[in-house]
Amino acid sequence: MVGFPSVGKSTVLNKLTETRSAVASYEFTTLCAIPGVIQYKGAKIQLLDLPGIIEVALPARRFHPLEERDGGLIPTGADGDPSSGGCRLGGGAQGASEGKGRGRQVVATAKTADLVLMILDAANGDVQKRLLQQELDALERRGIRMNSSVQLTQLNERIVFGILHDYHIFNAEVNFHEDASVDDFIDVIEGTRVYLPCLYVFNKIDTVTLEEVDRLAREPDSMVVSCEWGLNLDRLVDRIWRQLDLVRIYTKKRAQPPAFNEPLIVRRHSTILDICRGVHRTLQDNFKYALLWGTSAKYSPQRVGFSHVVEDEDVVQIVKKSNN
Ligand SMILES: Nc1nc2c(ncn2[C@@H]2O[C@H](COP(=O)(O)OP(=O)(O)OP(=O)(O)O)[C@@H](O)[C@H]2O)c(=O)[nH]1
Ligand SMILES: [Mg+2]
Repeated sequence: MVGFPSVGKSTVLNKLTETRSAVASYEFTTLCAIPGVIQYKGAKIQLLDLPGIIEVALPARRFHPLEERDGGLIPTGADGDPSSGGCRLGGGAQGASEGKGRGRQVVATAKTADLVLMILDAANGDVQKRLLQQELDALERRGIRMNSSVQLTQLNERIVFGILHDYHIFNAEVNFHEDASVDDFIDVIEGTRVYLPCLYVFNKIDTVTLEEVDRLAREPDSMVVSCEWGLNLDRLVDRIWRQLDLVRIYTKKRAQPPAFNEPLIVRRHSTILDICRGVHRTLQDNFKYALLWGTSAKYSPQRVGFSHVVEDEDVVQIVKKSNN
């Protein structure tokens, strides 16, 4: 989860997982990544509450932790002590570079995720969405360096920078070892770009009108929820699961019921070979065939080999070669 301060990230974590995270009605409460585990139909999904991204896109909103705002004093730790509050990476009042450094840590962590939840405040959702996007871009903008070991006849710095800009790449080291064309260069970019699946979660829909909720709910890749009223949280988890594109496979030993409480979680379109690797590293060598029950089977049980593609909730029994 990434998002601006006070949009409700810690609350979402607390609602969806067993973990307790510091929740407070003031900003800067979460200063390190707090993990929680969502239990979903036997699968465990790790949810990370990342610190609010703050500095770059909202320079006007930077304030000292004890500065007066909205007529009230903003406390910094649970006890109002700026130095308290667990594993904070920076102080409450951060310099721009410090904040930026933390922002980069947030982005770096987010990039390792299988799905990024952009948590937004419904009352301010459109603005936050745009700012967050800008912010993430800005954090990435560490510059482009270009080198070439050969004479380039079809590309120059201006063209390369222009193309990278079109692809929203602001942080790159580009090395040419051949006289590449524009098409060659684009092929390389398209091949190396990794798209992070992302879901926009508009929280606090209890604070906006029904018409507004309806509008936000129709935005692409978006969900509307209210932690306060417990609205749509189940559907959020369903949606997270769907977007992760994982399937549950129940393994079974001979003459025993399937291990329904302990599914193997694999990516959609995984094969029996992937299942073998997931169960035990030696299984692949001793594999004879697999017996398969479930929607991917033509009849149950079906005898299948390594290349068979499994589907959600298939039951698999691996039959090993006899030891002779
Ligand atoms: N009205 C309303 N308030 C909410 C909702 N969800 C969270 N809040 C409140 O919003 C405030 C901030 O919530 P947090 O969960 O601490 O927000 P955060 O995004 O973790 O904030 P930082 O850790 O500072 O980045 C708290 O007072 C919550 O009770 C909601 O659905 N509706
Ligand atoms: Mg928090």
